[in-house]
Amino acid sequence: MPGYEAVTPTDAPPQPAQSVSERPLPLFTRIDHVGIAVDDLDESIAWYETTYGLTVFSRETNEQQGVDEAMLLVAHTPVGGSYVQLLKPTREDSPVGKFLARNGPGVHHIGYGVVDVEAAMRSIEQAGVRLVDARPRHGSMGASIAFLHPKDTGGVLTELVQAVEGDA
Ligand code: CMX
Ligand code: CO
Repeated sequence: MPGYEAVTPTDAPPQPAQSVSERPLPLFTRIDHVGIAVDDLDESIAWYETTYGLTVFSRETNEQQGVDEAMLLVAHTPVGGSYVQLLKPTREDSPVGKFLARNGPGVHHIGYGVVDVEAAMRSIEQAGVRLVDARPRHGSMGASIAFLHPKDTGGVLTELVQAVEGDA
């Protein structure tokens, strides 16, 4: 006997829960990426390639976010790609720089795919969650992104990702 209770899947689409304000839910289409803070980007990429067989899909520097980063493809899904995002800070006083100094390498944030980042931001703000970004910013591979404050999301830094047309 398994020590858990299985939830029986059904063919019916998930029924969106509606709050009193009738916000359309669910907001997320997929896990777009898991962001991981690393000390050495080249070494970490090599480790993910040799250990898991993942490959680098894109590599860029985002000065606004203060990161050198690599996106490693896990899978293409019908609603867009799913990645591991390796992040090395370009400066110590950046979000990832501060995180690394405090915690060392490890999971930094989760990025969820959304269809419309501005609509998702407004909806989540309405639920009482503080937004780190008042407006969407540029993220990996041309995406529009916005962060939610980890103090309002159970300690999980959360990123909303609207991928460019064709990858959403
Ligand atoms: N996950 C969970 N909690 C976090 C966190 C993280 N990644 N980063 C910071 N915190 C917590 C800290 O532990 C701290 O908690 P306590 O007050 O209990 O000690 C609190 O948040 C404040 O931490 P801080 O180091 O003083 O950081 P700031 O307040 O200056 O900034 C935040 C926090 C979330 C506003 C900042 O990290 C931010 O703007 N993040 C979004 C941008 C980002 O992370 N960019 C890099 C990734 C880019 C990409 O994915 O494309
Ligand atoms: Co990210």
